[in-house]
Amino acid sequence: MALRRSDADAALAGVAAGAVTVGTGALVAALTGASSDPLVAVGAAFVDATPAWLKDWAAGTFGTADKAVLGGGEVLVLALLAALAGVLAHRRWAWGATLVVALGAVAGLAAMARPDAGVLAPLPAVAGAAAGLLTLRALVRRIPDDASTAADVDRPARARAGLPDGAGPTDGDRVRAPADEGSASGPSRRALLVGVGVAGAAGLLGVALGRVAGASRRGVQAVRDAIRLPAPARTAAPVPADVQVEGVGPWATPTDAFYRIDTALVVPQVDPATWRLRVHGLVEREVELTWDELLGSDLVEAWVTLACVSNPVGGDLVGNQRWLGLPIRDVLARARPTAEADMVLSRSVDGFTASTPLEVLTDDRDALLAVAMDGAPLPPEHGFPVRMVVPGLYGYVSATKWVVDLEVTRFDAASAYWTERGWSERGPVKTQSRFEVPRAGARVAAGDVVVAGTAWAQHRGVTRVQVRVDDGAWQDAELAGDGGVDTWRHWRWTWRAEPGEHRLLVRAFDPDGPQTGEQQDVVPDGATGYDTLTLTVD
Ligand SMILES: Nc1nc2c(c(=O)[nH]1)N[C@H]1C(S)=C(S)[C@@H](COP(=O)(O)O)O[C@H]1N2
Ligand SMILES: [Mo]
Repeated sequence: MALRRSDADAALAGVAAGAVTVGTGALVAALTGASSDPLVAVGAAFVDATPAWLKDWAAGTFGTADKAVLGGGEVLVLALLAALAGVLAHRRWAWGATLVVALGAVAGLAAMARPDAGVLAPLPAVAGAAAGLLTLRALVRRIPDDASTAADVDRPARARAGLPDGAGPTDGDRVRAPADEGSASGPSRRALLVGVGVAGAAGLLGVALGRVAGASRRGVQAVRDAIRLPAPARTAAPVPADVQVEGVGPWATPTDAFYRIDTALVVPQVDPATWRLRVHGLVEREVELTWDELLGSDLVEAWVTLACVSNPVGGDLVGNQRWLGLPIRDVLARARPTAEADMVLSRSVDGFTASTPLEVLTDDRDALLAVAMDGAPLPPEHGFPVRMVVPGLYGYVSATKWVVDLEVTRFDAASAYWTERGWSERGPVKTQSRFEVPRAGARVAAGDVVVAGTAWAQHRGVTRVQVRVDDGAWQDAELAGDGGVDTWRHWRWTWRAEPGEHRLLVRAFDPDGPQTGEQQDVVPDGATGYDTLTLTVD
């Protein structure tokens, strides 16, 4: 199908109608819930379809910016499809209309498939598609007639030149009739461009208004600000004064610098007043816990280092904080798991699930239903109002944010979100260590050089750290103060550096011995290998 001049106009009309579709969808979604917003629902369906290798690649390439990249890519694909719908609609209305309806249907179905979908979930997509169709219809009608711009004008010209229809000069060098000029820049084209501008602006405004209205309608910020946390029944063990090595990232990760990893394209807004935790499955007694009951329980405070399974060797998807919460074993004790149970499948309000071994949740470690980090209620993006934190396990099998449901079950009877996408069903944290000082690739002067970093072996404890230069022997580093077996540990080593290019390796020990130097990718259960530091000594 040969391109025509008016195709560009039609494509513009399509994109403008697409903006109206998206804007209408976002406005309606302010009422029906953020996850029913067509852009959000389709993006979320895409995220759920992400296999381990793609998640690994996205996390490795974009880090915590992966959501922004996904959003940008989605808008680009949608703009192309909208342009195509415009071109089709201009040639034959039914084709363009069919594409718009099909896209609306995809978005509507994606919204209905969200775990938190209500009966009105497809409404934003339906309303968006309807508004988009009306806009497209109105704009396509304003496209200057092809009789004055393309093929139809060519016909007499071709006839004069003795050429059959469709042969000879391409559209690019065809003869242009005087009328061509007139209508391409004349009043009807101007009308089209005004229509495109108005529709596009209305669409963008709809998106902005919809998002703002939705956020303020459902926003939990005010509720969160008003929360007064109870004093812990047991406070965290005091942190030794010497946990921090100068130049190494803060031992206590500030909340606003704490890494964020989750599948949620919009942060779930969960009101504590309506929050419930349901404990059921292989239990003698089902338990339901409210926010007030939770805050009224004996809460404990603990420092726990949380790590992501997608953290590459030397990476920074790991953070350490002081959490406040109810030991999960207390809640499980009220429900009394039956003898055959070996796993707890925790579920978030947005459908994410994690499989945690029952024994880890019932032994004496500080596995918490956490309500606070660093002395303040959880920020919405870190799971407000309640999340799990389990020392010794990667987040994907333990740290469910916005948690609302604990199903006591068996590993052979149920599987969790990432297990279904190629990751291991169990995820104990692997002992790891990394360099932070000096910066990679730095040039340093010969003589005494301080080399330092962080090591972790949650719930086993870092017992030793060693550094090796080139092919030399492993040398003991000095360990900074110990914040407990569930937290990471800073280390430092003074190196008598000699001029030249050098490659340093670091390894941490837990009570079972040294971490492995064998290189393994993050899939399926966490990366292994030594972090390396390459330096030039002058
Ligand atoms: N509801 C929900 N909880 C979740 C996730 C998620 O995608 N959804 N991701 C998990 C993963 S993979 C990690 S590493 C931790 C990260 O917690 P953070 O974002 O507070 O650092 O949350 C866990 N809890
Ligand atoms: Mo993770």
